[in-house]
Amino acid sequence: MEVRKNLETQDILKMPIISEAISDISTEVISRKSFIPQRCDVFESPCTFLEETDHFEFKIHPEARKQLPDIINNKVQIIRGTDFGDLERKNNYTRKRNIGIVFSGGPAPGGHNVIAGLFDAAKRANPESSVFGFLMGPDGIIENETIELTQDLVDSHRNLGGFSMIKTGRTKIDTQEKMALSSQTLTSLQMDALVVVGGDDSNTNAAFLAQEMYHKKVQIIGVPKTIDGDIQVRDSQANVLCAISFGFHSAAHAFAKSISNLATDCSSDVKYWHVCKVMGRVASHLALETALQCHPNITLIGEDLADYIDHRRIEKAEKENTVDYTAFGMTLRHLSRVLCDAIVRRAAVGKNYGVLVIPEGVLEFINEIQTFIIKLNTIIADYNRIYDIPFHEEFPLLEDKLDYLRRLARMSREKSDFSVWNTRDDDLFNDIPAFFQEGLLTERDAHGNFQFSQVPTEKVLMELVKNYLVILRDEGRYKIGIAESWYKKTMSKSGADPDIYGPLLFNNYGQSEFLMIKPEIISRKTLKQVLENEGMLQENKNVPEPLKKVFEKSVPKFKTQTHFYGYDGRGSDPTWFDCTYTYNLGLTVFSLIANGATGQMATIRNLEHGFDRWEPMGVPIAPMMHLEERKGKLELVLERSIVDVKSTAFQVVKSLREKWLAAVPGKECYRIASPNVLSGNNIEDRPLILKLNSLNG
Ligand code: FBP
Repeated sequence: MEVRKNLETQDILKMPIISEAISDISTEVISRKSFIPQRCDVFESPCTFLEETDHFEFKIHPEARKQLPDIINNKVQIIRGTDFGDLERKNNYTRKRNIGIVFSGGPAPGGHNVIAGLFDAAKRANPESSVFGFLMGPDGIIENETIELTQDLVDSHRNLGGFSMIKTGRTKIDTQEKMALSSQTLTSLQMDALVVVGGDDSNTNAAFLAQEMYHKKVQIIGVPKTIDGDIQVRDSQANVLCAISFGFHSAAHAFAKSISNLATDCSSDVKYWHVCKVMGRVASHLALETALQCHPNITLIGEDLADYIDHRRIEKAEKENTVDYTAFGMTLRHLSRVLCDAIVRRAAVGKNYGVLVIPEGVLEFINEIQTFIIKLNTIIADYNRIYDIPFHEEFPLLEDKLDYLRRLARMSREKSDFSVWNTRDDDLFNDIPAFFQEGLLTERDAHGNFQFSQVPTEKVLMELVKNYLVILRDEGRYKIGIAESWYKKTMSKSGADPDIYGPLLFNNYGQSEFLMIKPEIISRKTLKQVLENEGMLQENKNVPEPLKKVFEKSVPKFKTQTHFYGYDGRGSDPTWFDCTYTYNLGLTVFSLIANGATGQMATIRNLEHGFDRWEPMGVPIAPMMHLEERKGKLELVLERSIVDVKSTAFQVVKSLREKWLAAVPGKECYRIASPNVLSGNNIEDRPLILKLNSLNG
């Protein structure tokens, strides 16, 4: 007989098969780290130069010209490969440099490869050059917190997600004092250049830093990062200079993967609606891409809702010779009705389950909520301008904040020139649930953005949906369709004639594969009444069991599971697209620095096409800026791009809406998203929205 030894835990841990299996480094990570992203052709040359072009034009905002005079006339610079040529060029290109890099804002898959590309290019040009990482985001610049990046450190993060190598933060360099401290850090460290990897706000910061450091000869280069995908740069002729920010593809892919698992789940146990909120602070690009990758039953696109026109209201108003302003843009209530309609239609064909995708920023596109956001932004900003203690410190509790709003509403009655918060606003605001009031009053981020990730958007919407479904159920309009075959089998099994009861129970008996119980039958009591009225049941008798069974099966329970897809996708490992894109962005950054550029954003043109057409370039940041409301006042910022409802990608999703809703008997259209492999040889090797949008030019 085999004698089993009693092993100590420490001995078990030393066994190679065990230590390998539970090592901190999985086989996936090992293979990822060894992946070598392809380099764009220009980077195969020993040296690069910048070809300035006037081909692209920008409509420059006068305020940008005023505030950013030294970088406003920057041009688009295309990176070209070359030999070293003369000695001067060689010396300049390969001189020893100190380059700093900082991550700013939310993490996005691929950031480590920007560092890797920059590091490799800098060391290739001159092994004596140093690359420093500023720690914890812009705070690292303000407070002079850096580490010098080593080969080992860089190698251990290649092709891996997150920003963990140097961390990130959301601080904005928005005061004279912070700007002076940043300038001091950069000069004291003798930095030749600083690379700001960030979203619209961080690239805005980069432009202001570039202006500040222009005469101090520290170059500043931005890199377009954000999973939200809202940095999409076009010139005034709509030529695409940067089709998408990095991180978008990986995050969307991760969301799609998880959501397609939910589709498999709900179509198996057929009892839940999975409500999936996906990140994207304002723009719905992530929701759109996710929809294309996994075909949920319903995907809301915020930008589409803002464009909504209620033609029935307009017609009615026209007949009455008036104008109905509420006919433009969708209200929260109307949206909940649209969702209910889709849920009811699926239930009618026996599908009381499904997958719903809601973009995080959807409320920004809902009329009345947008108004609240703007009003509250103004109120909080005004308060902070006047008083010493900031609004959120002075009024930490919701009740205190509501009290303050009430005081403002009273003031509006007394002072005719005070209109930002009146009694009607206060009444409407008091009508919404406390958790949502709290969300709307939540602190704005350092850049003045409303923090949608902190607001349970899906809860707000689903509460309205649930309430309305109860009404529809009580009116007999929300019912689960009964498969005719099941009905006949159930009745026949107990000896009842299905054809006798069919016309009494259903309003479409013999006409459809799925039978709808008559609207007047909404309970066992009403079922009994109908049978009695039709002379099929005596008053003192019970409803026959099979009829009860059929009725029970038609009663819908609306059960939801809510999910938030954001931080998980943001922390996912980069796809082949993002690995390759970001590595080449890092190489681009070095080329821009080595050729003296500043105030430029590194981009790669033609991302919507195959890799062999990718074209690295530097795009001027200042000319792309415009004025936007932030913290209640207008500020110069980089313009964000939202979903264009005329785009091919949106139109394709729109045209497939009915198909994906699948409110017909039979199969679902769910699509299982492909795995995240580094071969770059699958149909989703780049964002599907890019593929589609490139078809029209
Ligand atoms: P960035 O624009 O900084 O890349 O961040 C985008 C984002 O991921 C949004 O989608 C989300 O609303 C937000 O960050 C969440 O922010 P936080 O990390 O502060 O919770």
